[in-house]
Amino acid sequence: TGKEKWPKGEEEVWKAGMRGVDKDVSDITKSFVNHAQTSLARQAYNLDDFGAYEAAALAARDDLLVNWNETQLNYTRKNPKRAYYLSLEFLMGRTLDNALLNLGLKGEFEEGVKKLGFNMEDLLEKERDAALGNGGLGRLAACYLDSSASQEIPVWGYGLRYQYGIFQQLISPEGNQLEAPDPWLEHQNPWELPRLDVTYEVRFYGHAERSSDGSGRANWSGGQEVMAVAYDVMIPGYNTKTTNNLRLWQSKPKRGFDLNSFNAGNYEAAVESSNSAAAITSVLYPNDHTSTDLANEATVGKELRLKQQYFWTAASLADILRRFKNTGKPITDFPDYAAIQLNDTHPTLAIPELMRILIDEEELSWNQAWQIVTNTFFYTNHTVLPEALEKWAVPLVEHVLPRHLQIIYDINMYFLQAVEKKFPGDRDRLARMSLIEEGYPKQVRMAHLACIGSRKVNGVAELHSELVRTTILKDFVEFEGVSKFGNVTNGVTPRRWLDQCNHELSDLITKTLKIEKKVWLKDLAKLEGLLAFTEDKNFREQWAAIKQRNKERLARHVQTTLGLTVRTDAMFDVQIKRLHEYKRQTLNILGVIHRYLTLKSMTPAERSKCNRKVVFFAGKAAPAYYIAKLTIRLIVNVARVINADADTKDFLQLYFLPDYSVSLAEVLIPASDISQHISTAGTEASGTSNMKFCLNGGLLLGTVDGANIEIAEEVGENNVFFFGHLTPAVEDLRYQHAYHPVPIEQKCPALAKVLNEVSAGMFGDGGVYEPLLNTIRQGDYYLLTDDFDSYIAALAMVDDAYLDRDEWIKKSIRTTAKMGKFSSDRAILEYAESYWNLEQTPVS
Ligand code: HBZ
Repeated sequence: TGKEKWPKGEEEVWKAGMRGVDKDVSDITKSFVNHAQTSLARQAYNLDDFGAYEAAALAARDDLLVNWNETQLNYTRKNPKRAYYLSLEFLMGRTLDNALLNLGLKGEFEEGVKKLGFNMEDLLEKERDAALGNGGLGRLAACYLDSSASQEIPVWGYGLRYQYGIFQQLISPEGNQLEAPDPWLEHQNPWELPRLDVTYEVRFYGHAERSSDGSGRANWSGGQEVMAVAYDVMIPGYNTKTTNNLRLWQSKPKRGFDLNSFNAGNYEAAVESSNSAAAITSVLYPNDHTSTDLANEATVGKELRLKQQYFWTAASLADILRRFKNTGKPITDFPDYAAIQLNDTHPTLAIPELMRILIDEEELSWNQAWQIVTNTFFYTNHTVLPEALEKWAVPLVEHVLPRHLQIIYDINMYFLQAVEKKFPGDRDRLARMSLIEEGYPKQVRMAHLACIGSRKVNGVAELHSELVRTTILKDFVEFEGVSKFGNVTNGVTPRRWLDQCNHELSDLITKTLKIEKKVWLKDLAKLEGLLAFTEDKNFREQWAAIKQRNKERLARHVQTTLGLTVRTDAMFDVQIKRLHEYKRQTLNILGVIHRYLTLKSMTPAERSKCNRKVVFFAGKAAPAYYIAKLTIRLIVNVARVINADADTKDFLQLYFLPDYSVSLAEVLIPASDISQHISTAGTEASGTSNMKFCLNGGLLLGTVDGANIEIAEEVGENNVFFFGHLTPAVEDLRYQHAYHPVPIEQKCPALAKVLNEVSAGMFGDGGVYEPLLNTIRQGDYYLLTDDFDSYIAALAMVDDAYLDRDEWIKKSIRTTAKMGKFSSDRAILEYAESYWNLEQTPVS
């Protein structure tokens, strides 16, 4: 109510000590100096840029804390329904700039640190990325947290506090990817609050004994018990007090070490179990789009990943239930107060875990428990690639989580009984839909479990959601009805992906639209107002000048980090994403070689009429993904050859930028004229960098896949460059490859020529690349031979379009203007309204 009596001591004394959010430059400099002096034990004469970053971060953190406290108190008082976003990955990137933007204190901090002799831009560069994710899925989670807070929606994130984030990528002189650890917590992390008092015990192994009383309950005991400790990360919204929470769990041993072994002098044995407990949250798994089964890992590796998943879901559920129980409501009301979103199948064990708690601990009946579970969970699918669908070997689950395996079998039994009732005698259907895949060993199909345990299921772009309905979950649509299977097209936060990374463009937009306080950043449809200025020459010149300065900023970055000189009087063509065959970086590099061969065959006079181009690649390969690593090696070696070729280097340059990250993306994206999103049709669920490029006025070259389709619908087909076969053709083409193969020389001579040059050693030892080239020559699962000619034709159209610079800039403006739909604010509001049934709950 806000009217309760002051809880302790004298109200006035409390209030006099309470801190507000700093607003004046002098408050900020005071706080900065105070932190330098007392938190960091430094003074003016020994404070370097990194120390100054830390002092600024601590000052900002104090301001965040004030809002965070108010927000949490507000939620506790109002007790609205909340959503919990369970994601094994949160790819947050840097925080300071975002915190200052959202607090509305960017200008004040800039001025403050300047007075103290520092330059804000240099300080921001000192922050290390929080890289607790692989790629799109993890970054999406981060954008959704930003939007939830900005839209004042009560959403908490739950994840793991890995000691090591995604590996650091190094490139050897031969062009091989090498992996180094990312010890991101080496320095103190000002953005988290250790909650050493918030802990839960999580059990592994042991045995599960079903009770003989026919209640269906069981007693699970023995095994290993591990503690989960909470670390909270503050998530500020833009231009609001609302500051939500991301809770990350760290594992620690229940007891420091085994005293018996210690007393017997066996120190190794004494610490062994504590090491194994700490190992659970030690490292982020670097595989994307590969189920653990195919990830080339020893059994122990797989077991650790399963333990991560259970550790995190068990701690999160216990925490969510404790919060709910504090309200005193009956457990049957749980789904009215909590919606739990499963980010892919990684947290699916939460389904049998909630069943276990409700049945074994709360003593509900099976049906009551299943009713609660299926009204609580929501499942987002992020891929239809068969090899990426998670499966867990039954013997492994039985060993690590014996009670959960029993529950999974029970769920399966009831489920298949219901299927049998609806489709009597259809044994094939039962086998297809079962939670258990037959084989040696049997496996648990996590997507099936996530699907039947959830209230709703969604894909991440229109085409993808349709593929979910018609391929991997087709039988489930027939059984449960189509209304359970929806779509929420992904989005990206315009705060980070426009205002922060492209401040000049953001300022130009604000000035042009004459909108106070940049409110368009929370109402992105307002960008449409830019359409009225496409014919304004002065506006176009400013637009183009900003793009040019962003290219120069990228060139400076490459110069300082790699010592390479990039020309800025050229078109910048960018492909940045995880390396994967389905994303077809190989198509791009083969296209670059084709361009190089064409340029080589020209006379200088002919060449001088060509469009100058700089091609950038960046992205990591999963450490065990051989073909992806070979693609990197090819790119690096092609770059080495063509950048050194005096005939062509004015017209074509190529760079592979190592160690792709959120902060590198923030420099690359605003500098791009064209970016490539060229997956085989039907394979890229959505893509989100495509949205970021277009938001920054880069044009899109892509296949008719994922969110590319919806981007084209918004900006108009004449403002994007599409090529390649469409999704319905893919299956048939693959069949042709298998049963009626045509030699490449015949099918696609231009590609054959490129492959032959690589084989012949134009870019160093050709033999090295044979395994990569053979993926195209034999089988060609991702259809490079089918799409190569239309790809080359599309690149030519891009060149032609770029030569008419004025028209290009108009396209660029129109593209940005029509990107309103792709704000993650829109996406998160769709989840809140159509899935979670949540309301906006501003801090009053
Ligand atoms: O999720 C990506 C999709 O490929 C992309 O199209 C989509 O835009 C994005 C957001 O919806 N998927 C991933 O990034 N997936 C992973 O990173 C991943 C990580 C661990 C796994 C499996 C997949 O075990």
